[in-house]
Amino acid sequence: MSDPTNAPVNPHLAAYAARGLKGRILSGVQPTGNLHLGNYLGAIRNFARLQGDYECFYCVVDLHAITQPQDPAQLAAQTREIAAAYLAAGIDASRHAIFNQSAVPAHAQLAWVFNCVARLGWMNRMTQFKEKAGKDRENASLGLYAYPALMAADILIYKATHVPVGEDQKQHLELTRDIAIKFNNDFAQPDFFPVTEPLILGAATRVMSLRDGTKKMSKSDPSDFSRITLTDEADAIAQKIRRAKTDPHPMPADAAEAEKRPEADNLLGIYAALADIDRDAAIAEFAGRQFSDFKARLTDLAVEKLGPMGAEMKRLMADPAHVDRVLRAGADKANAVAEPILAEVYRAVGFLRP
Ligand code: AQP
Repeated sequence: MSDPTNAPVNPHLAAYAARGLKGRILSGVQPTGNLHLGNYLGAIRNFARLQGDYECFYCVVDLHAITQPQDPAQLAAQTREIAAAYLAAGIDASRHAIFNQSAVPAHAQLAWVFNCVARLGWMNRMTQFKEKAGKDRENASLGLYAYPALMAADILIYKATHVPVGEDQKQHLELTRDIAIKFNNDFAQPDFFPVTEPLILGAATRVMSLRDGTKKMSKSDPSDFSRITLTDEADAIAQKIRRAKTDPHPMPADAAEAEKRPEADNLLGIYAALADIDRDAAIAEFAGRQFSDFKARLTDLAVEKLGPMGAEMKRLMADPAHVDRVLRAGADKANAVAEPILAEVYRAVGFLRP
């Protein structure tokens, strides 16, 4: 039998375990407008669910947002909108930090160090850059290319042990782990930065467009009918679900059939996530039935689950001074943790602080 006292201990996790916690979380959402059901089911809902077990830093990643052109007045309003969504989802700002990324300068300062740690070969493999830059690659911003190094800095400036994200961010998180390991090897000790774990939770880790079951639901899709936004009223939700693309067959009989029918599979995944049941249970509930019956049930459920949250977001957005106070207090908390870690990094790299 192995002696538990000799078992390897991740020193980062051990420190949290002593406080009755599972670790420290960092995650964020870009204030790029049209916050949608995918952002909610893939990220924000999980942020709220994890707050009992982790010390949490939830940011609105405005530095990331400007990797693509943004209207300045809208950027500020959209930053408050994401903060309102965090609060409306139930994140307790008195226990955890809700803040905007640009209010904590250490994110950008560490990102520069990581730009010099990450290798071009690693960055060239990032599929999100290829998707977002599209055919006009020469015209993409340098910031869009360096986005994953900034994301690594967002996480590691808090030495976060876990990051709840949707499936689409898995590759960036692997890069974060590579940067942490290389920095530890090159400049510090093996455990200086943790090797952060992703938390990919729920039945809808990748919500697809309502117009095309092979494309991710996204804020930047030109069609408003491709997504349900968190501030949609009940009749807009109903209309979007009614018009959601399907196929001419009855609902899939089993999981194998659902997998071959992307639109049906996506709607069933959304239903399962909103109902908090697993995908197989959702498939069994509607197997062989007409899409119209299923869509009516999905509409009721979506309105029931999203309606109160949308109303609370609107109430909070009507009080920007309150949202700003939450962001300011969150930035103070975040700066207090980030600045000493940046100082350690600067010392390790050899930057003089005369
Ligand atoms: N369709 C999705 N399904 C599940 N999770 C999703 N996320 C985004 N889309 C889906 C998760 O939401 C979090 C915040 O995402 P973000 O706003 O920082 O960036 P993004 O992934 O680029 O979001 P969008 O909506 O796709 O925006 P655009 O159109 O601007 O690219 C992340 O945890 C992400 O996984």
